[in-house]
Amino acid sequence: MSQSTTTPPNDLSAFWMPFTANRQFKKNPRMFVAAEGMYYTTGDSRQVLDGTAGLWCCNAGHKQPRIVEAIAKQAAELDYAPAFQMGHPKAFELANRLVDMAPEGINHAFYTNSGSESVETALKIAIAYHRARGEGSRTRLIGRERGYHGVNFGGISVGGIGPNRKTFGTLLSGVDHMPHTHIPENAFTRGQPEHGANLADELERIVALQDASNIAAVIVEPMAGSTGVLLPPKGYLDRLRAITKKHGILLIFDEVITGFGRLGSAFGADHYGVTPDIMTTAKGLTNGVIPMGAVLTTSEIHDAFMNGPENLIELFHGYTYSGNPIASAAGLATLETYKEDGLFENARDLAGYWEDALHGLKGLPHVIDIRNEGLIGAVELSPIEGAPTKRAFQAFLDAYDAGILIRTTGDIIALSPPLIINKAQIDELIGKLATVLKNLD
Ligand code: PXG
Repeated sequence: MSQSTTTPPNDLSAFWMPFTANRQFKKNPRMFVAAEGMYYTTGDSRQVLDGTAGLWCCNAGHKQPRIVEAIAKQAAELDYAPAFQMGHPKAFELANRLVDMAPEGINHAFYTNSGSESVETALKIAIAYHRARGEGSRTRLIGRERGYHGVNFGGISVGGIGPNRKTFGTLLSGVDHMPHTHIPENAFTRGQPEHGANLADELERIVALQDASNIAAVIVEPMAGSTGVLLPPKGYLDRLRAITKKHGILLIFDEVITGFGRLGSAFGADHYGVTPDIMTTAKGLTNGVIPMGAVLTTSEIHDAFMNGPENLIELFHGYTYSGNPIASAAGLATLETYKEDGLFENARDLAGYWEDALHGLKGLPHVIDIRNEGLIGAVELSPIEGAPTKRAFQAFLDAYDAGILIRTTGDIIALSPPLIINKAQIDELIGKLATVLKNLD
C-alpha cells in the first residue's frame, strides 16, 4: 500500500462531515483506507467486517473486479457526454436492463445522482403528470411518519423524521403524513408482522379531509430502513395500493434501500407483490461505487408527457450528471455482477439462517426488539434514561473496535451486509455483536 493512503490527513477541520458528530469524530477519527469483498481495512491496518454494505449500498461487496474494470475502461473511452439533447449508448442500455428487472408495467427510467434526487424527481413527475392529464389541482403529497426520503426539501417535507425537518423552515406546503407502522405488539416478530394492516386506512381519512382531486401521490418506503427497519405489516402495502388506485393517486415506492436484492428479490415491490406507479432507486444501482440513481415509471406516466410539438422538451427537469457514462458503465457492471454471481438468490437462500442468527440475540442485556427481513436486521436497545442514542452509539464504537461495522439510528442497531456474505461471516458478525451487547453498560 502506498504511503499516501495510509498516512492520515494532518488537519481534519476543513471537511464538514455529513450526518456526523464532527467534533467527537475529529477527536478520535475512524478511517477506512481500503476494502475488498466483505472487509474494510482501517488506517491502523485492521480488518473490519462490513455489516452494513457501506451505507446500504455495496450490495455486491467491495472491489468487485467487473465494476472496477468497467469504470476504468469507460473513463479511458468516453469520460463525459452532455446529458441534455445528447446521448451515449450505455445510458440507454442500462435503462433497458433496469426496466427488464423491474416489475411488469414499469417501463421507463429517469436518471439522477442520489436517492435524494430520485425522490425530488419522483415527486415532481407525479405532480406534472396529473397536470399533463388536465388534473392540475392534484398537487398534494402524502408521506409517512418516520419515513426517510433523503435530505432535499421535497424529501424532508414528505419524510417523517423530526430532527431532519425541524431546523429547516417551512418546507413544502400541501403535505400530509400517515402514521408509521411500528407498533409494540409486533416486537420480536420474525419477518413481516401480523398487526397493523389497518394503519393503511388512515390514508382514507386524509383523502376524506383533502379530497382525492387535490392529491398527487403517496410516497412510502416498502420497508422503512433508515428510521431503524420498520417492516410493513402483512396486507398493509396491498391496502395502500388499493386505496391509491381507487382515488387516482399515484403510489411511489422509495426503493433506495430495498432495491437491488436487499430483500432477496430485485425490488421490494417484487418481494411484497405490490407494484407501485413510480419507484425511486440509487445506492445498489452502482454498488455505491459511483453516485447514480434512477426513477422508474409506468408507460402511462411517461406517455402522458409525450404530447405536443416534438421539438419541445417534455419534462423540464434533469441533472448535469443524469446518466453519466462512468456511472452507467458502473451500473451495467453491477447488474451483471448481481445476475452472474446469483447475489439476489444468495440473499434469499441465507435469509433464514440470518433470521435465526439475529433472533439468537434475544435475551441479551437491553435488547427490547429484533426485526428482520431478507438480509436486513435490526436490534432495538432500551435507551439510557435521559441520554437517548448514547447506548447504541457506544455499541457502534465497541463493534468497530471488535472488527465489525454496524449502523445505529436512535437506539436501534441496523444491519444490512453485502449480499455476498456467507454463513461463517454471518456467525462472525452476530457473534461479535453478541459480545459487544453483553459488555454494554
Ligand atoms: N430514500 C431512502 C429510502 C433512503 O434510505 C435516500 C432516499 C436518500 O439517498 P441519498 O443517496 O441521497 O443519501 C435514502 C438514503 C442509514 C442511512 O444509515 C440511510 C440512507 C443514507 C445514509 C445512511 O440508515 N438512506
